[in-house]
Amino acid sequence: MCDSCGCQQDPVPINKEKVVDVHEQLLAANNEQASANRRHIEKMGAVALNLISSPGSGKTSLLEQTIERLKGRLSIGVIEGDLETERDAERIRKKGVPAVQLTTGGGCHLDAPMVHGGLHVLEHMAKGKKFDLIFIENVGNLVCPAAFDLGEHRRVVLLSVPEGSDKPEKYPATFRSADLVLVTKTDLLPYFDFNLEEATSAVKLLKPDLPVLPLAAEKGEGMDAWIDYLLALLPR
Ligand SMILES: Nc1nc2c(ncn2[C@@H]2O[C@H](COP(=O)(O)OP(=O)(O)O)[C@@H](O)[C@H]2O)c(=O)[nH]1
Ligand SMILES: [Mg+2]
Repeated sequence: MCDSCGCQQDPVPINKEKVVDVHEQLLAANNEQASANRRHIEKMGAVALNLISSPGSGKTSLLEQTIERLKGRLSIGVIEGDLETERDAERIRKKGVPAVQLTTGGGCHLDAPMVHGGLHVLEHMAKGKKFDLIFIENVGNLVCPAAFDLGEHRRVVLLSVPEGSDKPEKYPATFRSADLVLVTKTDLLPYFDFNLEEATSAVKLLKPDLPVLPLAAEKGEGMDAWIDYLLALLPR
């Protein structure tokens, strides 16, 4: 009998030490490629941000509005991650910014080797022109992306008002790994039982100096603080 759940199936023999070992090797290889990506991004002249959130919390909308505000001032490139389709990359290209779509074919996160390929395509699209900011929109998921360094300089986790203010407590590893938390869709606060104070204190309990910025990208609220955060990352 299986001693995990009590079912009648014969347990599959698993060498737990071996599983842990393979997992560690995978993460170590990923981290090595991530460091190479960071150097690559710096050679491209850029600072990179990895955007992580549940599906639909407003990552692509935030990028569209960010591009609107920064176009003509900064050179931006975007790497999009999704299970399927070019949809998000097409939304970004409509704003006049080069965008590479990485499709994982079912994979729940981007990893550093995929982003490495994406950087080369982005460079090719820009025909040697330097970038100031590269955004990497991760696959929508609050679990798996946290474990994978992509070579970003800053990790931004988005939490939208309709998802509920309990999410930092439920997904602590992801929030703990962030450099910035954006509470998005704050225009919906009057319609949802979302407690901004509770969400902020849950984040601070995980990581006391983690900044939390509330914003509503489509309405423009809070966008000035986000843009200031981005500008402060650039070399003077
Ligand atoms: N009310 C409101 N809706 C938003 C806002 N930002 C995005 N949305 C909507 O949320 C949905 C998902 O947005 P999207 O950017 O595609 O999310 P992603 O899956 O995280 O990239 C879309 O219908 C957007 O119009 C916002 O600030 N306020
Ligand atoms: Mg998106």
